[in-house]
Amino acid sequence: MKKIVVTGALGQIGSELITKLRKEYGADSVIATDIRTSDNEVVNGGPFELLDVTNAEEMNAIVKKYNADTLMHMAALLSARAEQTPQLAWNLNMGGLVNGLEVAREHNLQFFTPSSIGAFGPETPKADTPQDTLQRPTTMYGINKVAGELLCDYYYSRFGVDTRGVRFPGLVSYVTPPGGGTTDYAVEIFYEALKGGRYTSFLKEGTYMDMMYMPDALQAIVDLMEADPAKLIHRNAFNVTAMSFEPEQIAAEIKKHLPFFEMDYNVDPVRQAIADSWPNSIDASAARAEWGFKTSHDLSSMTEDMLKKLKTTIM
Ligand code: AKB
Repeated sequence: MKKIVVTGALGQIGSELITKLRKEYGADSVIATDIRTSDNEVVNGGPFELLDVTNAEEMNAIVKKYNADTLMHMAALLSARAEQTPQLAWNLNMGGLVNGLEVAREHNLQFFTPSSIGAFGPETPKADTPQDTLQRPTTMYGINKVAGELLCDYYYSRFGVDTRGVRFPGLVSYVTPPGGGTTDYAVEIFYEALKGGRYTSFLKEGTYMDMMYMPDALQAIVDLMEADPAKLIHRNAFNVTAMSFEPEQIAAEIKKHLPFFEMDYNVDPVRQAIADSWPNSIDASAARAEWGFKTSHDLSSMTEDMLKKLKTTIM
């Protein structure tokens, strides 16, 4: 029986990943952990433990207690939040990752952690950004992500830890709202469109970024973790994406369903600078070739589904 410990289980990805993994492998196979608790399915629907990922002993004890074979390390500060508190971001993002990798080494765990399009920088080719290219990010989050990718590769080549990762684009979901990211506008816009018919974008028109609908992101994690290791040329971390759009395009798509919807702009210079330093669109061909990465949602089907699902939860 698989035993998967997930950190950051109450976060944007974690909370839906737990549901997906429990469906896939059984509720008792998935141990949700987070620094806080909550009265929801993640905590009540299977094993849950409080865990501060900067505490190596706590992490080790949980892995031992459940005799885990896999660690999915999701706890991290996102890009905009990391810019507000760079020292905290370094300590949490890197400290948590090193602890996770050490626990994985000691207990011979399979290990997953997400990287991000934030691992690229202003000198990276902007269009169709290749899998292997120049990475000189200018944000604390990006520095954490590049260092993390390298560290995961190091634990694989030096210690044989089965580390795997993807570079996620912005993730859009109707379950748990994101917090502190640069791509968050693409989620907020749906809530505001349904609540008041208006949205003020903190990114300016023409700001293209990659995005993906959460069900596709979760499937990508499962598929990569189950992929035949003999076929993996890369490990940390694969470019994955489903679409690339600018704020006007998602607004226009929403308008097709809610004709009264209006969007204006009040640009946040910090998040705009972060977005400007990231690619406009990335190339996911290595993920497709090495482990069969695929998506089933584009901007149009994602928008339709988001509006339908959110209507039932927030209205
Ligand atoms: C963020 O905006 O910080 C994240 C990411 C792209 O990694 N959503």
